[in-house]
Formats: sequence, C-alpha cells, structure tokens
Amino acid sequence: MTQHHPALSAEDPELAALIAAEEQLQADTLRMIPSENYVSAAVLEATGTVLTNKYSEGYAGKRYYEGQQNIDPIETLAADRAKALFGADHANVQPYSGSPANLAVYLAFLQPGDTVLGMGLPAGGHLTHGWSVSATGKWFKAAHYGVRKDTGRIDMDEVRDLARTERPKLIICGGTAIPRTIDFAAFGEIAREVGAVLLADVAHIAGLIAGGAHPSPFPHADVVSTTTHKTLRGPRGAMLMTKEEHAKAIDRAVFPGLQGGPHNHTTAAIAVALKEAATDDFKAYARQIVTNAKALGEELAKRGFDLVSGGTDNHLLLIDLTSKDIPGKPAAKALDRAGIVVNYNTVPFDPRKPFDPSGIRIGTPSLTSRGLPASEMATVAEWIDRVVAAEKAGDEDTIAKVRAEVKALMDGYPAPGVPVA
Ligand code: DSN
Repeated sequence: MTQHHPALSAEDPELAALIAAEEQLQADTLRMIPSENYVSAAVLEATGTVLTNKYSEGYAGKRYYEGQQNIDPIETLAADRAKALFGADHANVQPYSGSPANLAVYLAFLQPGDTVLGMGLPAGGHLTHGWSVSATGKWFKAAHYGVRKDTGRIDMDEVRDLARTERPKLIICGGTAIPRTIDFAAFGEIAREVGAVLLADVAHIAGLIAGGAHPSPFPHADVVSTTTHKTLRGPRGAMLMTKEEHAKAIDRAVFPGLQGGPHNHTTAAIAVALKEAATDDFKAYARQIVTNAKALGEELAKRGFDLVSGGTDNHLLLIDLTSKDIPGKPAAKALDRAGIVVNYNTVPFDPRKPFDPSGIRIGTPSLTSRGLPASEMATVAEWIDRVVAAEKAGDEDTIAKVRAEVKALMDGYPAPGVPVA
C-alpha cells in the first residue's frame, strides 16, 4: 500500500509501513469512538500542502511576517465560513486544538484563582472544564455540576444552585459523554442571572449543530469553542466563535496570549470542511448520525444493555456495563480484538476508577460517514453483545468470528479518504 505515498515510502519506509497499516486498520474496522471520524479526501489533501511551510503570527492584514498574500485570504475564508455556518459574529480559527481553545477563554475572561463552573469529568465533562488534574483546575477555583441520578440528564437545578452560591465568572456547558440535548437557553439564563460568561464547548456536537440536528448555542452563549475533527468532519484543529463584544478579547488571548504561529495547513483544511458542512448532503449526514445512534441504542437496550439516560438524542451512547457483569476496560479491549473500536469510559456516579471504569462510550459519526444505514445497527448491537458475552466466557473463537464479519461488512462501505490496497 506504500504506493499511495511514494515519496514517503522512499524516504522513510519504516514510517510509511506504519501509516499503511493504519490506513488498512481504519478501512477494516468499525470505528465507534464518538469523537473520531473520517475526513474527506479534499480535507486530507489540504492538510498535506505547502501551507505547512509558512509562518503567520498575527491575524489577516496584521501579521508579523511577510509573504501572507495567500495565507490571509485562506484564514479569512475559513473564518467567514465558520461565521456563516454557525451564525457567529466573529470566528477565530487559529486554536491548535480544543484544550488550547478552552484555555484561551480562561485567559480572555479570568484571573488565576477566579471561579469557573463546569460539568464534572466523571459525569461527562472535559479536563479543561476545571478538572483538578488540568491546569484549569490547578490555576482556577472550580465547581462542578453533574447529572441527576434518576434521569442521567444534566441537573439544571444543581447548575443554578451552584451558580448562585459560587458566583463563577465563567460557566461552561458541553462535554465529552453527554448523550442528550444540551439546553443552551437554560444555561444562558443562569449565566446572565449571576453575571457569568457562558462558554459552550460544542466539540462533540459541532457537526450536528451545523447540520441542524442539534439546537444552536447562539444566541445563548457568549463564546463557543469547538474542535473541528469530530462530527464536523474536519482536520484536527479548533475554533472559537463569539459575539462581537468579545472578539478582541478572544483574539488577543489566542495570539499573542497563548499561541504563536497558526497551523496554516490546518486552517485551509478547516475551510474545506466548513464548505462541505454547509451542503444539503452534510445536513442529511448529521441527521443520519442521530438516526443511527437512536437505532443502535434501541437494539442494545433490547439486548439488556444499560444506557445512561436511557438512550440518546445525538451521536453517542454511554453504556454502563455493570448489569452485564463486566467492567468497561476488558469489554473495550475485547471489542477492539473484534474490530469494533470504542473507548472505556466512566459513567455518572461510577464506583470504579477512570483507568478501569464501569462503562464504554460508543458513537455513530464514523460509521455514518461510511454510509451504514440504520438497518445495520441490529447487526452492530448483536456483535457488541456477542463479544461482551464471549469475553466473559473466555471464548476467543467467537471474537475472531466477529472480527471476520466486521471486516466483511466494512469492505462494502468504503471509508472516505482512506486509500487501501
Ligand atoms: N478526547 C476527546 C474525546 O474523546 O471526547 C475530548 O477531547
């Protein structure tokens, strides 16, 4: 397969072979980590261009380096497309990824020691939402809300109570393991009541928002952060979108506050992804992600799987495997051997540790990019059920059989952008 990258194969055959193996793996497996996807060949091409050769500290029209004749229009195009797609006044497309994007928001609005209110990591938040091991939890005072025990959904009463008692300067909504619609309007109301800035971290659901399959955080949020490589199906990067009044603060925080030169090859690929995300095809894709996730949830529930919150409104399912009498990690590892790639994950109120938690997190963005319809979700649920049972029984033959079945199905749904032999 190294013929796909002739120069690389000649220069560094060892590395070329590893990339070829990864291409084959991405083609042959059912990739169900909800934060992953397959980018288009066009996005992939843009990331591999000579734009990687160029330094561009500053912003379009105000750079610290010469030779920006092509870079300025590329960055402007990306920012304009982001504004149009998400209905934002302002877009900064320079953050290197989601964590630096979120850190830039702290830098823009907070002083060290100020209070932030975010969703707890074990409940479904993110490290950068003030979790203790993150710089955001070490340098700022963090309070955390979670989900209701009876519904598995975000406890908006707790959010309101904590906002009133802790008086945070920044409230963050969004996360990494939230299977239900986020009520941006309710968060916005609470933030306004206590005078906090509201940051909506929509990294996981940006593609759903762009495609109209999840409500928009605007006009409720002051700032919206997102990575560009999850449901949005772009390159690994991030964006910050704001109301006009916060544009300068956010731009200064990203550069020169936190970062140096933007990654121009990534900016170009973000522009391509945003063009793709503005199409009717992408709207259909976003809807199909949700349709597939709901169908998969129903099929799993039929087989006795315990879904946090009882199901999903979006692209992901969080499964508490306690009822199946197996922790998340051995289940995830067995599924990986069967060619079904997921991640083990804490579930709300998890009595186990994050490195050996009770659940797994699965999602439908990647398989939907390959065109799998909802009618295939019964097969996927059946595989997951068989593999979990086989792992408990030490039955490697069944796991190997599922591996072969997965490959056979995936061969019929070619992965966008992935060259195979
Ligand atoms: N690592 C991402 C995820 O898997 O959800 C979040 O940053």
